[in-house]
Amino acid sequence: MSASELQETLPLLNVSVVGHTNTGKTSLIRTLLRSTQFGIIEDAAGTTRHVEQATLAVDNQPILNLYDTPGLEDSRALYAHIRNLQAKSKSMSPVQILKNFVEHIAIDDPLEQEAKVIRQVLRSDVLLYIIDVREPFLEKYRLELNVLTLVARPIITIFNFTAENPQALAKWREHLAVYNIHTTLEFDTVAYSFEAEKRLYQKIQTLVDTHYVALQKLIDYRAKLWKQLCHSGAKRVVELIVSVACHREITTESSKLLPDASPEERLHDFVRKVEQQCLHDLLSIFSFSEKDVEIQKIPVTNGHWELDIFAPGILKAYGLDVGSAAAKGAAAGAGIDLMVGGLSLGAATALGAIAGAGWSTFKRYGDEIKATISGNKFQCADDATLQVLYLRQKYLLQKLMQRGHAAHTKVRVDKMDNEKLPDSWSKLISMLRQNPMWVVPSIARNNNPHYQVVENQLIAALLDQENAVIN
Ligand SMILES: Nc1nc2c(ncn2[C@@H]2O[C@H](COP(=O)(O)OP(=O)(O)OP(=O)(O)O)[C@@H](O)[C@H]2O)c(=O)[nH]1
Ligand SMILES: [Mg+2]
Repeated sequence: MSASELQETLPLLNVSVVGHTNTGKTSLIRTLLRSTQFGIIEDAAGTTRHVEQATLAVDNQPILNLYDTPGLEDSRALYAHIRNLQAKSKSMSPVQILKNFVEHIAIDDPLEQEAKVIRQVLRSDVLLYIIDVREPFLEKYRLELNVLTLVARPIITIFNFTAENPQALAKWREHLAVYNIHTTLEFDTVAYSFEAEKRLYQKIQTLVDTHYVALQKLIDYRAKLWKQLCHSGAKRVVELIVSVACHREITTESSKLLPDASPEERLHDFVRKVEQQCLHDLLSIFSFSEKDVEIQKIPVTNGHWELDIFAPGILKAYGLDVGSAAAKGAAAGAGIDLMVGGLSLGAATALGAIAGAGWSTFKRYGDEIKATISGNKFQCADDATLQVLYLRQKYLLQKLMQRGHAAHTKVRVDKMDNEKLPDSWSKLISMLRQNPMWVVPSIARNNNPHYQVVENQLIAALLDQENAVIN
């Protein structure tokens, strides 16, 4: 039997999340499961009342069980009780004493909650001990650790709320070293990073060598999933940019006489609608809801960005250069460009593109040229509109990628970060505008090498991996 086959026959690894009440134990599990459905989270002591299990699997093969436990509330009474038992039965090992304690606890005993935790701890291979680093090393933690270390299980301390008190970590490490606990990890369950999640599994791996191969599988699988998730999110944003950049509203001489919405209005409505769809899709890709957007103070209400994409001042709000010619138009709320063969009408006329178009130009841009000559007009979203679309969807994407699945009311970032446009923005947009048939997804489009370049470069820019792209 090979090492990996041998490991597959091993029982599942049991990992319990323990700690003082209200430190974020349930939050940690939610974030690891990427689910807002697990357990109950509240900013109050004693929220979790029973041990609850969740399983992490690789392609339906379970790898480890995670157990959420009630918070330890009365560490002082627990410690005193165990000391008492130790004094009474000097010949018993610490583990025997703890077993004795959980076996004989009465249903309505004041330490019943603590007994549930200890019972679970005794069944575990590894303990994740969660600490709220905003708190000093109080006596309750010292007493808690005195009891937990009696079980002689490997302990990984998870520093939670780190974003709010990074200076406290060194002190906490010193205190924990006294208990021979040297394995610590910063894992803020609200400000998520996949790297921190990966390091958690790696730490378990070093502590429980027997499950090394299974845990490596889990690490690789979770990394793959995370990459796919981010890629899908970025791809969805690219689809939005493509659908708007390639979209054209046509105005014919006769349609101008109709009382319907003007092409400008139709274009605006189209852009608003597709942006809203993208927002909705991004939330579901990352298993979030509109409530999460609200909590994160992303400026969205009822599925719409609070600042309308065509509102005056939008460019400034997104840090765009309002001095540039294109931007001036959009700042005034135009957001429209007249297109001839991928150039704006003004530029095309200046270049003589209409009057002196050769056959190849005509073949490629014939529709636009014919439309222009016959008095019809194609109208497209202008560059500034596309820039705002890109920037705010990138902002949303980045926020969702960094958000843990723990309900939470405080906000870390509520202003636009310094998101920037991709280096080759103009080139990419001009390529899209010249290919209006890319407006809807198709196999031909997706296999087109030019389309693939545009898509890959935009995805890389959205994920801040521009330098990794080889053109
Ligand atoms: N700012 C911030 N808040 C957090 C973090 N983790 C958890 N919280 C909040 O802390 C509160 C408690 O979180 P829970 O996950 O319910 O804590 P618990 O340890 O399971 O609590 P009990 O079940 O009562 O022992 C909730 O309001 C969470 O939103 C974090 O990393 N940062
Ligand atoms: Mg809980």
